[in-house]
Amino acid sequence: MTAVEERPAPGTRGAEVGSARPRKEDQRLITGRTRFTDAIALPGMLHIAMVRSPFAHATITRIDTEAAQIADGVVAVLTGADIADVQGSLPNAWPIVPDQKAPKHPSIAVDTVNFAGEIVAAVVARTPQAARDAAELVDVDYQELEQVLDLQQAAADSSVIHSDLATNVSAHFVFDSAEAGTGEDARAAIQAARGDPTGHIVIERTFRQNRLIPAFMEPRSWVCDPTGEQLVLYASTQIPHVLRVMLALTLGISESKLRIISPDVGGGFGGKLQVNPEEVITVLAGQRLGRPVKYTETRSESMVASHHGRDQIQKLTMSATRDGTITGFTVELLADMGAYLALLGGGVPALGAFMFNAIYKIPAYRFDLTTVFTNKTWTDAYRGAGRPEATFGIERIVDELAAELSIEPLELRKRNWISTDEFPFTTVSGLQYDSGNYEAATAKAKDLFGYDDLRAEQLRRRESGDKTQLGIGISTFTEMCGLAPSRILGSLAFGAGGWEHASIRMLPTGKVEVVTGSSPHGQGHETAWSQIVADKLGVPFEDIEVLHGDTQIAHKGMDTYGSRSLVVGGQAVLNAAQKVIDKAKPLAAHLLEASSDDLEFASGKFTVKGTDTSIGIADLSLAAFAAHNLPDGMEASLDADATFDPVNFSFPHGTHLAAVEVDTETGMVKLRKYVAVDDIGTVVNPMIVEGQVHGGLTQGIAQAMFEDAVYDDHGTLVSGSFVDYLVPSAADLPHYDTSIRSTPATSNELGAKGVGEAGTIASTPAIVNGALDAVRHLGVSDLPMPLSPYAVWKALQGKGIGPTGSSAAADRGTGLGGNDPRGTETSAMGAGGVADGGAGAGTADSAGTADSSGTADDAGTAGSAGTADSAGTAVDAGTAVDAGTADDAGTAGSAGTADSAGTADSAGTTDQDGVDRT
Ligand code: MCN
Repeated sequence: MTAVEERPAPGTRGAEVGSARPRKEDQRLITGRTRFTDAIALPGMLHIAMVRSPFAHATITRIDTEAAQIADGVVAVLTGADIADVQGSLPNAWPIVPDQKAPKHPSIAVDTVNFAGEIVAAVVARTPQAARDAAELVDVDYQELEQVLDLQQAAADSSVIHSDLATNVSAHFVFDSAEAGTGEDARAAIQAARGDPTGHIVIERTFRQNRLIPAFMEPRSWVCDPTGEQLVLYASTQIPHVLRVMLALTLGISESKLRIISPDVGGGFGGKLQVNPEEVITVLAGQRLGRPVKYTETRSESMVASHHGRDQIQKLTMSATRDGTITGFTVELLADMGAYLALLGGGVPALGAFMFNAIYKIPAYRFDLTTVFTNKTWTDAYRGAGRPEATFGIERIVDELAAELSIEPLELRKRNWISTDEFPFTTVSGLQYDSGNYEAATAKAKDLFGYDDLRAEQLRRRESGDKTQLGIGISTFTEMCGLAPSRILGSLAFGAGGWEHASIRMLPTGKVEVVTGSSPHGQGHETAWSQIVADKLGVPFEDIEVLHGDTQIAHKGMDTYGSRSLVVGGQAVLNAAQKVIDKAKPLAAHLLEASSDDLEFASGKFTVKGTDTSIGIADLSLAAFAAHNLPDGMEASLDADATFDPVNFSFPHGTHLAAVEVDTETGMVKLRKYVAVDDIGTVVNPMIVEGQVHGGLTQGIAQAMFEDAVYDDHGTLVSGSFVDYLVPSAADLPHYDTSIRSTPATSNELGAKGVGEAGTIASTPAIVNGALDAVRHLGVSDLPMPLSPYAVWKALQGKGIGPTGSSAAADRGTGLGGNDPRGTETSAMGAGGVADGGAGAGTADSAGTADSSGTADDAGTAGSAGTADSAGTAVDAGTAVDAGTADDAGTAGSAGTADSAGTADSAGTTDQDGVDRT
């Protein structure tokens, strides 16, 4: 099925959906005329500094707070013991199996600390400086305990972290297509294939998903304002509504006494989809002291204490016939939860159960997940949440299968994927994919990429033994987003529904207020929702205001994550607008002295069919407000509410191709060209979409090439600053060629599919597949993420390729490439150790710019300290973060260029207007 949307030309009335409107919110964001949480200053406001454990696992034997309590400006010092009876336990909302184990999770540790960075005390003082100085005076004695850091060691339970649980295993979750009745027995299929080596092949691969840190541009921040009866919490969060419920439940505060305001938020990427110790502490401090209290984390704190993402070991086994038809697939996952079970916790890797089969017709499938605790920062959703991990696994092993069978990798995919005429298609994991066209997306991508020419160049380089080899990386992905049908969430024991709410308020002057339960933090909902309403109600785009992020204004909502906002929240807005029209119709009939049946609504007015007698929606709003002449029984309002619960997920898909060069002497990996063709159904705003794709790509590429949260043997995060945690900048990335196709979704009236995570989900395997494709002929069969020059050089050296001691890690001036935070390995490289420092400093500069978003980073960010500190004031924060937020990209350094909806052109070319051009 191929859809070519018919719509009026952009700029004409009724053509808002589909036009590349610059974002409304950018005016305030890029000029700094907005308010981030850290910029909020209330009279008499106090400030919190946290005391955090330097140990990954230890018993707290003594805490002496006396010196801190009498320090200048200090108002209170809180320890775990002080709030033990009120702090409750931070929630997990997703018991993926009935006997899932979750340890008690105090906001301030009471007896034991379980990861380095865990809070052991909080100091409240009159200024941030006084709080920080006094925090240094809190004297804590620890008795170190054995750390459990390795996933396999954790699963073996040789040492148990939470003694009351008696195991490190939190849950064991299995999906088996034979048991579910959605397919055959995968283990039997693989067994049968093993017994027929002439007709079949069985391959086994183990992949490691590196641990990532969301690294949003605005560090987390909260202000609690106890205003008499109510507690108002300003929070840099993506989930004000969920947070309100969860805080009420955790702290036993009446929900009606809690108002959460999420002002402009400088990025979240899943990292602000959490109920955090810091917000519980801020609320308790505000409540206890009866004064406004603020806590803003430093960048260094953010790195260790905001939840991390990914971190899995994936053992995959695939069987296929010798012509490349997949017959069976088993997935064994070991996923690191870190020290505690986060809000979604094991639910994140469990989403993989439905995604590992991806776009392929796999007859027999089994997914077996074990989630374990370790003495590391807790993990949870990070852009894509479970789906990038699954996409990586399947796209890597499909490439491996192609290599083993010597079948062209796109051809092998085609032999297995769902063809266009097979939609709707029920997959082996039980989902029903409504629409898609993998053939068309792939053909378009090949064309844009110049696939055949690049294959020819690859061959030439191989034959000539060029020191720089070229690889072509492929990822033909799909994902499930638009979370989610409440019914399905219920069947998965998720703690909430997946609906979204919207209200439309028709003001007397004809202006319109749209209240949405979605909570944008860079996605441009104010613009997109205005476009939807402008078309539906026929009112000018400029006359529409979109309100969000305040539980007192938008009293119902499920917030923003899982690329759900357009397909669920946008549809709720559309439904509310329809209700406004339905309510206005009897009034129009009454005023026009016509029958409702004779009226038609178009372009913002009701017209008596076949005449030019009409009345506009603005006049009807005024008439409803005045209420002088309403039909009998009509209420004096055209306002309407709607709650939309989708019947299905949305399934965007696409084909991404990467040209990757590998320097076989130094291990340096260079991304030369990247093409992304995404099918996301109807596009509301192509410019926003382009920004989302660019930002998403950047984060996925970052996982493949740069970012890695590395712990030492004692559980200390050694990549805890932007010197070592390598967030790429625009200079590290190529021009992106993106193209959008539109095969409409059937699960919402708009026909839209989500896009917020697509780039991240698709891009990581494309890069690794590309790097491997460059060196596979040299005998290299796997490369670990991130593809640091050292890691690649080591793999090449293992095959006797390249002169000894020439990794790019030793090559000064290679920018990000030279940095490898795994100190011992790197220093073994001799000169590499020196180069690391140099490269790190270079990186830190760009990170420093991001850091300037707001929170003067403290120590630990060596190279960047100067830059970061200089921008640490609240006002600067606003301005600096703006740049990043407007730029929807995302992660600190990369945001600025890659993701800006407004400046996307500078970062790439998009053959895109929301219409299929193939
Ligand atoms: N859109 C569109 N047409 C489509 C699909 C989407 O015009 N067919 C537009 C929407 O109207 C919306 C934007 O694209 O303005 C993203 O829509 P959607 O895919 O519904 O995603 P959400 O709005 O629900 O955003 C969540 C998603 C996720 S899960 C992460 S993580 C993420 C992301 O968005 N975090 C971000 N993008 C981010 N962008 C920024 N700047 N900052 C983050 O933290």
